[in-house]
Amino acid sequence: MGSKLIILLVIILGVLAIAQLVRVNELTAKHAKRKEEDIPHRDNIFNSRMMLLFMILMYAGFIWMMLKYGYVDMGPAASAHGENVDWLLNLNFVIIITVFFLTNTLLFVFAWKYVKKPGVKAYFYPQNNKLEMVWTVIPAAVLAVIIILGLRTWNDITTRAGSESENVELFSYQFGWTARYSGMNNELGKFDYKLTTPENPYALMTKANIDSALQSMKVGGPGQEGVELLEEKLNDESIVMSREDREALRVELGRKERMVSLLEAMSATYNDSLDALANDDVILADSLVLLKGQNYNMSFRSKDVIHSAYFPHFRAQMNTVPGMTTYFKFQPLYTTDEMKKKMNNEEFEYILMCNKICGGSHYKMKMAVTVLGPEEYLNWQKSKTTYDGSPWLDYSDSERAEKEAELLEKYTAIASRVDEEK
Ligand SMILES: [Cu+2]
Repeated sequence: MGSKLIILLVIILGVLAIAQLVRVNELTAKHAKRKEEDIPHRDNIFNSRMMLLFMILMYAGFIWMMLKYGYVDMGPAASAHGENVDWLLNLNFVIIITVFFLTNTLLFVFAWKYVKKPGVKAYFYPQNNKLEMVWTVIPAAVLAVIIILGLRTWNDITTRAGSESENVELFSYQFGWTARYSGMNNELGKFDYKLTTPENPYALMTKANIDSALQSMKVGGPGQEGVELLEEKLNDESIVMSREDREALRVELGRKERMVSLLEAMSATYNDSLDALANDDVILADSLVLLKGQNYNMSFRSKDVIHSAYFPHFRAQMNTVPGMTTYFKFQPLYTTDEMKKKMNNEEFEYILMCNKICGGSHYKMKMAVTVLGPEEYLNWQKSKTTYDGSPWLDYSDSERAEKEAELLEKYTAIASRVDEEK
């Protein structure tokens, strides 16, 4: 802190000193009866050399910074699209850095080379259509190429994958993530924000959840006054209340009555068969576990504010927005163990982070991501239970061995297909 203050003071004093020197120079010029716009030749030469020196120092600083800070080792792109994203990013860097050196060299070298010489009049050169055309058309064409290539990749990432893909949802809230797998039917259960209660934080739509949300709106629940109690309070003459408090209570009552009628409408059109969609979902609050090579249809949802799901090693990111569902497609290429070897780091773990500053504990909003091979993934699946408490792989004892062998075969094919494509 102290040293920063001193540096700041030195800069300010330096600027003041230069301003004074300029003033002294102006006064001497006045004294010598020289006009201010008559710059001596040696001053011009000095300035032109400084242009060249500035260019060299700027390039040296740029190269030094690039070498020191420009490379963040995140290992090879660990997803199929990640390789495309890396390629696009590198293409952009090549173009930008080339143009940076080219234009700055022209700027500073010309300033040095064409310094004003005594007795030489500047050549008047107001217009060249061909030149204008060149520096308009070339950048436009290059930009078009960058945008078209980028859009192609982006569209490919964000369109829905086929039915052989696994549907997984990431639910974000202040401050954490929850993963929801679609279970045996590969279809995620429906949800509705109106069903959010302490017992149903993900707002999943089941008959029981609709009933309990209705109950808590009507009768009240933990930390929640129901419509009945609010009406009672408003009608009770013996309660002394200020006019503002009474008005606030009325607004609250109106809001809850609307919720009750919306929930009743939901309940009336609700079809019991929809319960099955949610009941076989598997909810994981502590980590996201993926199968190597599997194609995933990830959907994203937010409970409160905008978050962003950022998977640096997969080069994937998607905003999560309250009130809408966002998507991307995604295929992990290496298991966590394979990545440990590639990164030469035994501690390596994939990670999911929030990449939008979303509140005080934003920095804590992380989730471990593990990519497993076929056998480990199947074993992990066997240990998990669904939303209604039954096993994820819900097979009868007689068919269990056969079905699990089928799954293992399928997973092995999925994982080895990726190795073949590499
Ligand atoms: Cu966040």
